[in-house]
Amino acid sequence: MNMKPGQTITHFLIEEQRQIKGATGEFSELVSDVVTACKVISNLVNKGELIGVLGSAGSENVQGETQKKLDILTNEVFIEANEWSGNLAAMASEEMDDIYMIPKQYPRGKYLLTFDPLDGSSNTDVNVSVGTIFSILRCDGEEGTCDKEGAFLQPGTKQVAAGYALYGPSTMLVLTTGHGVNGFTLDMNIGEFILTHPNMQIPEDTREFAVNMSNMRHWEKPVQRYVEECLAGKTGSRGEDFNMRWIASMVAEVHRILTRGGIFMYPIDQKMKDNGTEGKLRLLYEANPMSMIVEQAGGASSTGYERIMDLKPKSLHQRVPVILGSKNEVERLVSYHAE
Ligand code: P6P
Repeated sequence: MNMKPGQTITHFLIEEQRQIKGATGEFSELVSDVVTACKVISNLVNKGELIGVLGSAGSENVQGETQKKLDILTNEVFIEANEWSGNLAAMASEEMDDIYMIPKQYPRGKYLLTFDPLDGSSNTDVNVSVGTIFSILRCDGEEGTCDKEGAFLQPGTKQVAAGYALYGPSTMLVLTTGHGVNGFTLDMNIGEFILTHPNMQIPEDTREFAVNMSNMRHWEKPVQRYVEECLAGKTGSRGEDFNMRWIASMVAEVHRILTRGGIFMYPIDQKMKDNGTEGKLRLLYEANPMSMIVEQAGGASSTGYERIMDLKPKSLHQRVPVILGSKNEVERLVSYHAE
């Protein structure tokens, strides 16, 4: 791939398309429409209270979580940017109970789009980085099967693309189509994402962990052991000190890990088991896309017991435990689960 830093994401997509025999351009068009949605969301998030979009919408999503005004607005942005193109059979979002079927007046395509339009949205009111996460699947089923929930329940290994937009000091878009991971920075002056981080790779080792420590007493033993060893640092079995980060915005955590390594954990705990849930993060539009990105960048992503991308989804909003990042640290924690 002759990726030249400085090229626009459109240029990058066309170059990638040329490598794929028989490519029709539908996929490139779809990703371009997703990119447009992320530019619109960046503008909304950056304007914040100037345009009165912060705060609660006074409603709840299917997860039973209070929806922010921006959760609903950004979901609408994604729908409007993608429903008309003729590249999609249907969409699914954290913010919608059921799948979104493409309206009759528009043509349908062979792709499925899942997304979390604004992940970490509780951070918007306190001006901390938030992001959008998206995943693209194909649906090759017979006529009339692709606009059903079942078409979305494919393992993460079937994803054709995954990416996120991070609305931070810069707005960045990180994308994988299965041939490595590339990062683009939004040049607000020309409204284009420019290739700035070609071929992103996660260091296999790290001394930085990310977890919400307030849940410690509820974790399973392997996670408690791993984090206690990190906290013991030089005085313990690891023989080295560790650093800790927790931004409570998965996109920001994953981007830091892609940039300098690290391990991110949102493990299953006793509270979740008592509530009958299998984790905090959602499989289809958080864990799977982030797992594809992390694995494509040389990292690993597991529930603690199995590779996340191998899971056969049971439902649209299914939750899973997530342990992802620097390969050697994830493998160490997975080995503790196996003991
Ligand atoms: P907690 C945000 O709500 C999110 O889904 C992820 O982005 C983030 O990593 C996690 O939940 C934060 O969870 O329990 O720390 O608020």
